[in-house]
Amino acid sequence: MKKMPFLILSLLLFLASCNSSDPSETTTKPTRPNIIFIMTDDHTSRAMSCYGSDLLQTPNIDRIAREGVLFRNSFVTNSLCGPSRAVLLTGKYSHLNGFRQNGDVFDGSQTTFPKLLQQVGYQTFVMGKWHLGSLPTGFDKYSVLVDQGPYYNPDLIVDGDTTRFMGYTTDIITDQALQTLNDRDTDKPFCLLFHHKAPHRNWMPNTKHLGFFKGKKFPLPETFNDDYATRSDAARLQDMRIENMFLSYDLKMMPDDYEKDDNTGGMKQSNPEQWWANDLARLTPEQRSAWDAYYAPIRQDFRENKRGAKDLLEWKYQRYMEDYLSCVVSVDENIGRLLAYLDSTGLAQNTIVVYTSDQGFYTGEHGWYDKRFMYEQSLRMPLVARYPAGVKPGQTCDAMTLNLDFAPTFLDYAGVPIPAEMQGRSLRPLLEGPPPADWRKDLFYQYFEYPGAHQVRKHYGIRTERYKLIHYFPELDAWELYDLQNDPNELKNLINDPAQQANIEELKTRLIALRQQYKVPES
Ligand code: SGN
Ligand code: CA
Repeated sequence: MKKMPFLILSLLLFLASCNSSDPSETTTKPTRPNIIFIMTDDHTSRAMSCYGSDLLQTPNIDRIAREGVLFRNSFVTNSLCGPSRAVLLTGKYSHLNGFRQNGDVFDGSQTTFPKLLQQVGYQTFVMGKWHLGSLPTGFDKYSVLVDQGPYYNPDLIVDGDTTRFMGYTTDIITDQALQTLNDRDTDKPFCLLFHHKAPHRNWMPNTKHLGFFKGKKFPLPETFNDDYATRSDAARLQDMRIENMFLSYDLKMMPDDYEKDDNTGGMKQSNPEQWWANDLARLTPEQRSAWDAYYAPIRQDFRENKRGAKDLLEWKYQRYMEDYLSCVVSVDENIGRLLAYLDSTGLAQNTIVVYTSDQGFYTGEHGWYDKRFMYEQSLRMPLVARYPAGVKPGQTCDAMTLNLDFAPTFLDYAGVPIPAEMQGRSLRPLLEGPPPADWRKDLFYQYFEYPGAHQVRKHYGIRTERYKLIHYFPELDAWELYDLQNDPNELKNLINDPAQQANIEELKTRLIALRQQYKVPES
């Protein structure tokens, strides 16, 4: 082919770029994807059917997985709400973003991925749970719950003004999200953080889902009766046993149904009856009568059939599961509303949709509810994602991913350079192909909230593909080692096994290297 003189070529290219009526221009111009990041609170993958749940069906969340990628090894760096959210925003570990435990106040002046997206023309929104102490920064619009927020008739802070909304919180957060998408500037791409409160404690279902699981008996996890025999003291000293749930606040009985001493659980200083009275006082008369009608026979049965310790514990587990899972049903239904909206508006194709939870959760494993520990159920985050325009459907990914990776991923897709201070890595290569050869093979974890709710001692550790080494420190100075291949339930602490000593030394060396890499201070 004859070479075209450079000047003529440049002129032609320039003219082509000026001609906005040329239809080929709109098709060749790279379109930046919209981003919807859905995060629920305390949703374990055991309660998602795409992960093979033995508890319930979640067809809408499954749809995201089916139409995209299901991640099988997604982990959180600090298994607690506020810290997880701060890592999401900053792409940095808790010790660097400054939010180590609930009750800390997030420094909203630091760099976050929504701010960077905003700078390149994205509209940014956050709807639902925020829980970071300070008000959101870097958003064109926010509508967030005050602190944890209630299940019914929530107060939302909408761009600085607090207003009460009547109805079920999961529905209301979705209404807010859909309304915001409707009102957006359609000339710009958007990033929506869609953050549900559910299924966080104290698991109050929508009145329309009361009885959804009626008659169902939920299987007990294999480790339900863990006696913590080989563990350090941390597992014995926690306060998150199902046995110690409050009959009132957690399990929905009323003071007439039990002896007062049976409602104290482990949290002796708290006043569960008052908390429960406050929750009930929020309900409208209609909500309250639907509520009372459903729970009356359950309460009556509880009063009339006195149970021994073992039966009572199993009764508590069944009650807990019924309410927790009913909250998940509402989440799934509302994810369905969002997906239907994307379909009907033609947004589905060019919108990345991610579903995760701020951390995992115990649904009876080791006898527990709640999270915090570095054991699998709370270390894991469910993670499914789809992007029809750029990611093939029906994939699974076994590479180790961290919540540090979300910020870099979204920046990558938006074409924004990833700041060097961010400590995660874009998930884009994993979404689009096999993991790069140098993808991470281990992770560093650190939990800080002690003393605090549920009394889990501070700890940090390393998880490789096969092993997990945990150091409870400084309260206990005790180590645990688990072989996840031979002992996936983490029942056998091998820290004193002579055959493991060389392995332990290697893991400790690697742990030191990870601490250096992530700039973890000495104490
Ligand atoms: C509350 C809950 C705890 C829960 C923390 C943190 N108690 O304190 O059970 O561990 O939140 O949860 S409650 O009496 O308020 O229900 S987190 O998800 O926000 O980190
Ligand atoms: Ca949480």
